[in-house]
Amino acid sequence: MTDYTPTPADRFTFGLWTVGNVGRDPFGEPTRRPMSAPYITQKLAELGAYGVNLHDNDLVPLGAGAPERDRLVDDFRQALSDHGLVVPMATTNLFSDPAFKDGAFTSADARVRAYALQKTMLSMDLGHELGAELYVFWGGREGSEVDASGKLLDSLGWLRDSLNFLAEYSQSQGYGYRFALEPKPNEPRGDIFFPTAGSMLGFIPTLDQPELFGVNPEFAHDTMAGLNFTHAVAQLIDAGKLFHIDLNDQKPGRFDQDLRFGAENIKAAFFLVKLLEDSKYGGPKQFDAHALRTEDENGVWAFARGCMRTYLMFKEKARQFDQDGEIQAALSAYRVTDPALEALSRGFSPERAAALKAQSFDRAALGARGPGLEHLDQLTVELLLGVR
Ligand code: GLT
Ligand code: MN
Ligand code: MN
Repeated sequence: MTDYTPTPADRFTFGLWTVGNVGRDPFGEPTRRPMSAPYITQKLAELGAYGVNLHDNDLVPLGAGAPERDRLVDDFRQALSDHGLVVPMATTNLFSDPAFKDGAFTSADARVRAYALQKTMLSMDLGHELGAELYVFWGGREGSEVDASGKLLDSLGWLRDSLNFLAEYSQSQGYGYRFALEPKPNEPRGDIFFPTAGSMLGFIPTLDQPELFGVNPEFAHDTMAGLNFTHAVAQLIDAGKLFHIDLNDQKPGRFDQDLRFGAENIKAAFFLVKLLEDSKYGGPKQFDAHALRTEDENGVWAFARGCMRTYLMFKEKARQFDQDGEIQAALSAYRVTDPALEALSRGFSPERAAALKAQSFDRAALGARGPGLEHLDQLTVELLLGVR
């Protein structure tokens, strides 16, 4: 690989809502015209993407009748097959309709919760029709501004009941979905329930079929809160729960910017790509981002091309990192091995415990050692800036 041109083997995906974003924000009207799903499919295929994901209403508008729905689905399927793209993931829009203004599965109104289940089942039917195997739940409206509602503990139970119901629905229909829960700390709610990957990891074992549920973390969501996204992803990999990933970029402490991948935090994006590649993560890599509101359609495709190209450049840098003799020497110098002590420390036995308690350590030497992290980090920066 020398020119960083993506191919479907890279498994890059975009949501219809990402490149289709028309540039509306809370202060301004759209700056771009909507594009049809077949057109987006054609353009993403030309750029080398692998797939395209959707919410139900990205394709079928709310309130569309059966004939309109079927025509839209047929046209989209035709475009997918004409251009060789797949739909690996589907999800439900449970946030735009005012019916969901105080939550969907966690609404205090039982009618809203039932409607959310109905809408999600219909959306799961649609996703299955399009070949999706993964189903995402992003609880954009599942949260609050006012905790006087007294519904916090009830909300957790309502969400649990809904996810259990929907997992069984998928099985009863033979859909075979795996599910990925997407955390976000805030926006559009003042506080969203389950703000971090860790809170999702804590919740999943309380579900009836935890093996069907994993996490869909998003770079921007952790970064908004000042957290280290790469650390969250490592924890998900360790737990076997990285089912999907949303790549984008973000300045900390702001609204959800959904910037082009690698646009802002170059070092963090590099270590994320390195982690994904080193761990052999094989799932789709979705760019859940959008072009700046300033851009026209050309800017949208420049944005999409840029996301994929930057990922591939970081992948190449990760390869160079592994082959750079000086970097590898700094890495080896950083780790101190001691086979005898490691054998004593791994796996409890009364003898090992006694031997460790009897061991004497040179604390002053341990504290005095310089691990060489400044040198290692500078080498990384030089690699990323292209001077190595
Ligand atoms: C919305 C949100 C994303 C979610 C999408 C899935 S929709 O764009 O900002 O983070 O992944 O519902
Ligand atoms: Mn997302
Ligand atoms: Mn986002």
